[in-house]
Amino acid sequence: MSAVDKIKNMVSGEKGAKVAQLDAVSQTVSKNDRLTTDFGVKEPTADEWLRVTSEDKTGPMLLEDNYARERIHRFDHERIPERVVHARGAGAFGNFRLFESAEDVTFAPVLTDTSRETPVFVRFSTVQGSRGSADTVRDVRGFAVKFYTQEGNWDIVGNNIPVFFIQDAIKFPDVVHAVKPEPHNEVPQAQSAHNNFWDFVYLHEEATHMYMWTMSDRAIPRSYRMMQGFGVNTFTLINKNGERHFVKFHFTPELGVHSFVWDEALKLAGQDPDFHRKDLWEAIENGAYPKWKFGIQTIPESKEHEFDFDILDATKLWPEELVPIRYIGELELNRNVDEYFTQTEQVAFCTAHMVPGIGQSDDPLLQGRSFSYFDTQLSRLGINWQELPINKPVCPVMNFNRDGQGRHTITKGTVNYWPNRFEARPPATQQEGAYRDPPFSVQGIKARTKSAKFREHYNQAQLFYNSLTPPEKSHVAAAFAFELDHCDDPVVYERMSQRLADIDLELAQTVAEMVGGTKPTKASRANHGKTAKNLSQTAIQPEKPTIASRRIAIIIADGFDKVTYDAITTTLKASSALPFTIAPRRSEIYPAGADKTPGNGVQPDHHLEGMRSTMFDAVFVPGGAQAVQTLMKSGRAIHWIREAFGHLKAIGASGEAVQLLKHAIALPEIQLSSDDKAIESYGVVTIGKISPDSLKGAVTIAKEGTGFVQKFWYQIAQHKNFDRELEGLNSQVAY
Ligand code: HDD
Repeated sequence: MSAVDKIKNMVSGEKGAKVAQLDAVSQTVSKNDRLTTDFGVKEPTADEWLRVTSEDKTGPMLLEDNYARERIHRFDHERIPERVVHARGAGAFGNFRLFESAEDVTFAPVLTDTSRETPVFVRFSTVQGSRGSADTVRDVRGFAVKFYTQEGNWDIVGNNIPVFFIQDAIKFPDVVHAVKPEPHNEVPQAQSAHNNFWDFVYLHEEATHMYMWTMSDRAIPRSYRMMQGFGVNTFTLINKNGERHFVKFHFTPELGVHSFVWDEALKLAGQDPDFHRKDLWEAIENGAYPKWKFGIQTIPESKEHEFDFDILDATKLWPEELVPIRYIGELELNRNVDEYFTQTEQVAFCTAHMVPGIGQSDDPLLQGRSFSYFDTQLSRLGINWQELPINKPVCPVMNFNRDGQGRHTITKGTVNYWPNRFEARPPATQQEGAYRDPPFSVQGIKARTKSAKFREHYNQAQLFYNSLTPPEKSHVAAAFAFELDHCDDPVVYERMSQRLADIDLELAQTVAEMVGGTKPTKASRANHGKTAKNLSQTAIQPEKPTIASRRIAIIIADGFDKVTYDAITTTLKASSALPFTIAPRRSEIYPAGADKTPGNGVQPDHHLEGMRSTMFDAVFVPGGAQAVQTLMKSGRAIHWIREAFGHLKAIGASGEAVQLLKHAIALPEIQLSSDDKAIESYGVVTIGKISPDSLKGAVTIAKEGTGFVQKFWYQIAQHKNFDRELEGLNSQVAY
């Protein structure tokens, strides 16, 4: 039974029916099938075009071959236009559960009925690159959620960054043109590191807050499963008394927020461009279902103007000190797609898709978006895009919209208009659940302008930067230095270096020096020094440290210590981590003392050349004198350790392998164990003499753990050892 079938079997009753409905036209390929044409006739051949031929001569092909022609025609039209932004993505199915009703602010059953499970489809994406670009580039990540509610589809089309580059939808084509490859040579692909982007955002000051986020670690997430999702725009909620609240939507990952370091992300873009796609797929197949807490920040309509920023401005976030997040639900992804094209590629989101109880606000970015999404689906999918199985609501769709290219629904009856003499399909009343636009007064002068608060662009850019930890701040400086180094027009890097003095003088000076700009001598705007909680991603961590779903490379060679290898592998699996055995070759590797008869050894998952340390979260090397001797002589093995060290990953070694670490990371600051006491030093955990018993049993992951496993697991859970970076240790090791 496939994993998908298992999950389908797990879902029961109503929920199962809904999942089945989403799959309405799915087909399974079986060996009993026979190839047919699209019009259903069994094909005469899959291999040869009809031609004129004789025994010694292959003659011309005949255009009369309908079967061959149909294949080529179908193939020629396989591609649809890729999304103009967010072209590269990965999606999965799941459920949304509510654990607390928000009935005080909304009457939408999806946010009030705690007995419901709402099926969802989520698509994650990068923004800048084409469909075939790499996953790990520096970019915003899309986080689009389609809730198939019983009242119709509700889409939250969000990002992993809570603010946006522009305040008004009219600027969207400019920001996208500026960040996409330059028009003359279509370079660079999927990166903002070029003249046009930095030229635009310098001149377009409202982008300031957002590019501080994109230069931070948020833009290089370790996994789609380890990033936050934000609805970004301000929406409204309406309760049954007709009262309106402004609302921002939040998804906070159970696994915490984690990122790559830049060198790792850069290398992975070439070494494994599908890293994020595979990571999501693998986690779901392994039953490590990603989960996010769902939260709302709400502001009553009467308090709209009580803030020093405009709450309808998408370049501003609502600091949690001022508007706490109320967590009321949970999103879980638990089923991979069956087919990428019909599901992940054809899914189409739209910010105008809202259910009764949830509404728009006058956020000037949101209103323009709601036009744009429907519009873009017309060129991507055609007017009947909402009939495609992945986009179809699970509740009935009954209206008099008709025809158009690719129409599937066959509607019986003689009328296609309202009102009609049969009184068929009248609009619902509010009691019957009709969408409600609550009446509220609108006053003003018709003009192309926004409220005065929209003109302030630096307070929150400073707030974000001030809230980062020292390593995070140094990553921001390094990111600017990288990006502006790729700008060869002095106007661009010079001006941007000066602009950073509007945010933080030290940052501006560091970057100017690195990129060859003039070092500013004084801040062009005083830094207010304020901070806010949960802007540093280091604050968004799991309640209990976990290593679940982390990929751990265990490096072995002939003569390795099998007892330790077995114990560590088993204990990692018991902690829901994913151990991978890596060795100089993929054919069997024999442990110390074993005779080299096939079956006596271990079959590695990969060899050292086939994978790179970048693809794993931590590395462990068990002892074994002969194995360690072999690894010591392997430049690739040494590089694995050095690279993992440079990328701030947890590294563990036991027995003779401690010597390998000494050789690879020859730094006096790193303390290594030579006896049976486990030592942790800058995220490197070693034990000289190991008793296999000390490796067994359930592991509680806590900072104060004393045994080897406890210490190593805690370091893996931390994801990165930033002390290495603070002390400059990683830069002393070539990686
Ligand atoms: Fe957008 C796609 C998120 C502003 C126009 N956007 C798209 C996707 C995400 C976002 C996640 C991918 C959806 C998918 O997976 O299919 N967009 C945002 C956020 C924004 C934002 C969080 C700011 C708050 N977008 C925005 C504006 C416009 C658009 C201002 C136009 C005026 N976005 C589009 C689009 C796309 C899109 C061109 C491309 C493909 C699609 O819609 O379906 O219409």
